Amino acid sequence: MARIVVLTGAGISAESGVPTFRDADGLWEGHRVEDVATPEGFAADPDTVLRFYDERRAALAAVEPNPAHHALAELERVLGDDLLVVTQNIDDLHERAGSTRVVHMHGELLSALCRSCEGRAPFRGALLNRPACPGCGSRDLRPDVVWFGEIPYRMEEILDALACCETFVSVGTSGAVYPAAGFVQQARAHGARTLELNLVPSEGTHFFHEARHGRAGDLVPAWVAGLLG
Ligand code: BJW
Repeated sequence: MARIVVLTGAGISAESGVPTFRDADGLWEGHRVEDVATPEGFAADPDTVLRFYDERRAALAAVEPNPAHHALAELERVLGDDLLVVTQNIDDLHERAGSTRVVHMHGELLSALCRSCEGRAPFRGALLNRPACPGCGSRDLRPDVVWFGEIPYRMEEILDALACCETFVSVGTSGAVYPAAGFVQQARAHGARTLELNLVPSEGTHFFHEARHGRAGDLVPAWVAGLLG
């Protein structure tokens, strides 16, 4: 079981050029969250939602991991199984930096979910074209992401890791969305040391033993360097 659990959010990918959700120039500026990140929004206007995710998937080609992703990959090379990254992000920047122990609790842009057979499959194209499911052939694919009201992926594994870790670090997340926003309290209740690394104090900043504020691209490499000493 991992000694260190790192939770990441949109802020870790901001310096790579991936917009966050709730900042002034965020992804949802121009979109109502109910229109694009809920099952009800998808049912009401599937084309708008599919286009929103198709554009974000296409935009991945133009971004690269930044020093924060690379520092976590370097930490995994040293610690191996003692590090688990739990990300709320649906981009693939942790993997492209070299991390292999990554839990995408809110799903992945490069995966599609079939609403007919419930299969998940790697996907790189445009869902707006209604491609066939590789498993059952139906044209009923949706983004493989977790919307409000849906259950995040791999929760049992995450809760086990929070219960056993010695250190919990939260990077680049506003602390506005549950269950991720509650992880700090869960880890702390089980005795973990808790650290926030974020541009500004998050909504739950007072739950952490320590908070450092600044850019993830500066704070994460400095924290990793301190650990590896
Ligand atoms: C930087 C930076 C830099 C910027 N360096 N930092 C009432 C009370 C409590 C809970 C609920 C409630 N009503 C409903 C709920 C539950 C609901 C919820 O939380 N609602 C809230 C609105 C209150 N949650 C759910 O429905 C979840 N499911 C659930 O609870 O199921 C029940 C269940 C759980 C567990 C077990 C069993 C059952 C599902 C939530 C799904 C969230 N989905 C989204 C969309 C995913 C697909 C997509 O990407 O489009 O996930 S919403 C969106 O928010 C996305 C993100 O992952 C998530 C979090 O956002 P994040 O990452 O924090 O981004 P920002 O923009 O908010 O913050 C960025 C931060 O970075 C900021 O602080 C910046 O300052 C900082 N930053 N640049 C460092 N360079």
